[in-house]
Amino acid sequence: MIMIRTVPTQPFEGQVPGTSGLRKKVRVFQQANYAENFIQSVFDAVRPEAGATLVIGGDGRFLNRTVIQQAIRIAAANGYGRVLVGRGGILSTPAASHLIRLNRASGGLILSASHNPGGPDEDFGIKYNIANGGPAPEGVTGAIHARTLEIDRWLTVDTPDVDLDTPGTVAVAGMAVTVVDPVADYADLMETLFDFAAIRAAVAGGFTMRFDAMSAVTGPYAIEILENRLGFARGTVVNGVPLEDFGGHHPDPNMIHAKPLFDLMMGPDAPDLGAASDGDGDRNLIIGRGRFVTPSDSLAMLAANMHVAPGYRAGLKGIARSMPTSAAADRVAAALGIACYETPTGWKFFGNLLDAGMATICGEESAGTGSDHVREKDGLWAVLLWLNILAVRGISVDALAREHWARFGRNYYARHDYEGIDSGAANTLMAELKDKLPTLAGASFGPLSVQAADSFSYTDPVDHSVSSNQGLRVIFADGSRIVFRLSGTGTQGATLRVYLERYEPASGALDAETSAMLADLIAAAGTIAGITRHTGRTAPDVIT
Ligand code: G16
Repeated sequence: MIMIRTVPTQPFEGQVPGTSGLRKKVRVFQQANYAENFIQSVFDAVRPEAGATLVIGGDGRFLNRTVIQQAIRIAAANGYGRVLVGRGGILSTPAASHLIRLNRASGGLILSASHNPGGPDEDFGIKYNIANGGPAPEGVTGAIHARTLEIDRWLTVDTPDVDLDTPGTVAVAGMAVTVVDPVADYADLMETLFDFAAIRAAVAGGFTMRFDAMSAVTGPYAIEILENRLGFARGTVVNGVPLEDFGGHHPDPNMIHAKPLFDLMMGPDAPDLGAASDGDGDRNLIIGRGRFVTPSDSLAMLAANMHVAPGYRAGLKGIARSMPTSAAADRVAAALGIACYETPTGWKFFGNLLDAGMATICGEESAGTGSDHVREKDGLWAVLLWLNILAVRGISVDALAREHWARFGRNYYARHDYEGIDSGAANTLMAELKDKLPTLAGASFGPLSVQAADSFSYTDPVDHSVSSNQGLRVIFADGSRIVFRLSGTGTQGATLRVYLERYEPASGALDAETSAMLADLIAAAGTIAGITRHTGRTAPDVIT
């Protein structure tokens, strides 16, 4: 007889899943009942069938193991029949997505705050993914949030902790808990998609790379795939051991937080390819020798070349990108004669397009790229696709980028982030700007003249759901564009993101400095939104 214990509780304010799950400071999650309330609210909202399978894993950050043990007990008390958990509590986000699909699980709990720092004073997060392996859509996250506002009890069983470090199956109050190798199934999937033999041959021929795992979850995956299976030299993967505090760094693969890699790639000793991934393994950074590739360009360049990889030989069904991502991919889609979809920020918006077979590759300016192989963006997948293309074509990153721009033109692009600003000031800035949008058409800012301005709204072509208020757009007569959005992943104050884009045709300046090419747009953005007036800031904290 299994004893289910009911623990009385009260709702917490603000358990609102953001762009990607509930993210808060560790201290907030450490309050009695906080994580338990949210997990129970997930189960109350999704109502798993008796005996259903649940995947659980995280990026190894501080609190990961504690919350996993509680999640296992709550799952047992809520009627799940089987839990699959990564050894050591580790599962990268794309590997979790794959496990959900592979095992026909009803869903999964992914414990991560992604690129946000970890440790006792830093960030933690819980995200629920649905049976297709992707992040829960807004209908589900809305139901979860609604439940958090009413919850008055959570269910558990009184069982000891599961040994997360020993593979195998144990019973927890009648529910089977299997500790699985977090890497093997994912690595096998990659072998089905990419030409490992071609990459191995390039490596044997002297192709070199450095992969910075940023002391986050991808270390074990990268060592297995890059060093063990593809033959890159030992030490190719740096910072390859997942640490609870990511070594005190932001595990965010960009030019700021992956600066040692960036400096290496711009210096005389650069290997052929530099790459990095983030806290939970879904983002990627690609740098060639002396050539940084923006995530928006990476999406376009991969889309234009990915048919050389075995998994994509049949060609692409469509391309999807988030609205603030540059339009570089649109030009590739047009050349291929396929559709390009523009969605709101957040990988969850790609799920329906992928499930319906309308898109094969998706990408976001926030360093995310992925395909229909899982339902999350996938950092190592993007690195392997780049490797596959470079190996088969025998071309450098720089040469491939130049070739691409010479054919399609170049979308100069940057994102300026103003971090940790007062939430009230940020909301006022956005509200004032939104009110001003209808008056902007025809106005001039330096040499730029506004053609249109609006608040982006998306109607999902599959289920016809509407998501409004997804960012404010100012589009200029020459096709340049500024987008303003507030981040949905931060845990402190607000972060204003300003996305800047200028298209230069193939006949134009293809190798100019991005900051110089965007200078007029940067000035216009400051004036249009009154950034300094509202925030007191005169410069962004991070430029990517
Ligand atoms: C998450 C989502 C991404 C999204 C990003 C944007 O990334 O999974 O799809 O592009 O947030 O974040 P923000 O709202 O801060 O601009 P991740 O890697 O944090 O899971």
